Amino acid sequence: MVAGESGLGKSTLVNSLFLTDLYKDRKLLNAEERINQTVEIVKHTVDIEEKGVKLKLTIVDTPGFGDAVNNTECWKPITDYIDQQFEQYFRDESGLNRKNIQDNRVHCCLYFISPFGHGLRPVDVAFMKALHEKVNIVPLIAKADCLVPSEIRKLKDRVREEIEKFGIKVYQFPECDSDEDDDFKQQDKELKESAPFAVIGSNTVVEAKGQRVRGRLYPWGIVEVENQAHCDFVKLRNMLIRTHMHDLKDVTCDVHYENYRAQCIQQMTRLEEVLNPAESKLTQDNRIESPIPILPLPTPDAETEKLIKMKDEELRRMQEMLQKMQQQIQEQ
Ligand SMILES: Nc1nc2c(ncn2[C@@H]2O[C@H](COP(=O)(O)OP(=O)(O)OP(=O)(O)O)[C@@H](O)[C@H]2O)c(=O)[nH]1
Ligand SMILES: [Mg+2]
Repeated sequence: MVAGESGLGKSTLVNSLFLTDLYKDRKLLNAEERINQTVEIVKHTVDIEEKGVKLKLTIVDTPGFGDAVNNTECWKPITDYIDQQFEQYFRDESGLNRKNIQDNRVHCCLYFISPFGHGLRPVDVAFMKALHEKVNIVPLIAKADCLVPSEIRKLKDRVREEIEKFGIKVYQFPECDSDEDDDFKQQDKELKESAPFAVIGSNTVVEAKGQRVRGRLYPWGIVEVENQAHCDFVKLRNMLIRTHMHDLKDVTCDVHYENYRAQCIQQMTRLEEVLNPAESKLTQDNRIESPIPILPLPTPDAETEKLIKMKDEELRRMQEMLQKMQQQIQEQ
């Protein structure tokens, strides 16, 4: 998933990253294919092949924030989307066809940081904090061609410091195995040192030193997306689809999804106890501890008729799910 301020090149970068065959015949783009401002969350699925292994990759492009006068809770559609994917997975997992679940959980969120500021802005801090318990955040410095190398270094240092200072939990690259070869260790070290990656995106193929490359043509020269001296694009792509794909999925599954699941089960247990205090089958001992506090149920008096109806419906759904899960636990 990509997220961040509007106009920082999110849609352009996902095109540069994965839709590599769009420009195979160097045809001119028609109006539809040209990137416009993203106005809703759009899911693209692409087939990629990595070392002979075919992968189906889903890219979620999101509309950037920034145009609204008030950006409060501009992350809400994104956190809702991530939660919906967890909810769907949770339902599927407790359903009958558990072996063939399609995993649409968001395994990574590339968060774009403006190259024009002096570090993170309050909205970046709030946005990442709203997301960091739900998804692996990989921060990126957008439009790196706007900065000279010393400015990039300075901005990276600043962003790293601020991530630490504000307690933002971004994706942590795992320790490199000690039995890996020296080349791999060196690459891993360089990868960690380059974070947050400075990236450049482009939808055009230009001619540089007699070769067709994806790049940006300026009156004073060409900036090449895949040139490691120009930006960290190649490092980012390798990290995403070669070296760290499995780890991103594992962390999503073991940390982010487990948090969500524990929260759900605890809420359902509470509901079960409230609805059926005498018959509640789950005892104190097998309750799952959640680090997230559960809010007390709203008192019906304070709610409108409509709200009560909606809550009843939600309770019914949750009870059904709980029953299914209990049945499965008994069967196992
Ligand atoms: N200089 C520079 N311009 C870029 C880069 N990437 C994209 N752009 C340009 O920035 C503009 C906005 O790019 P988009 O990819 O639409 O930005 P976005 O983040 O998807 O914007 P929203 O959909 O509004 O959130 C376009 O004119 C792009 O050509 C980059 O790396 N460097
Ligand atoms: Mg866009």
